[in-house]
Amino acid sequence: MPRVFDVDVSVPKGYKGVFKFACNAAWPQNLKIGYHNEEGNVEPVAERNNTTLDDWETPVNESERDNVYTISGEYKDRYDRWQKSNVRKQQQGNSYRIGFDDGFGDGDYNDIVTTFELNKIH
Ligand SMILES: [Ca+2]
Repeated sequence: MPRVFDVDVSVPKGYKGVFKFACNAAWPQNLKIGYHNEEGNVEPVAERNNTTLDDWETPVNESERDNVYTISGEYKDRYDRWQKSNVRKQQQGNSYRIGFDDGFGDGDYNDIVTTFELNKIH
């Protein structure tokens, strides 16, 4: 299977997205969220790690387009270098579980995890 390093989620007009985080790893992990802005660039908007795991909410989308966010993860390898983690996105009811697996080969996709759900505001 090809390796996948990042996934996208979309927030439609009138909604906000809520991200919750968990980490189950001894090695340093980062999870990064980028926002696809109107200029077509991806700007960093949130980052979490092993010990900073507070929830993060997107703004309410007041535009006519879907707001797209890209989620990526990385871990520190045994040589103290940051490496991209593989990601897997699974739908669970009306939310998504986005789990990252670091390079140590156990395939659990829980080293750093976010769950994403949409809240309808208006
Ligand atoms: Ca793992």
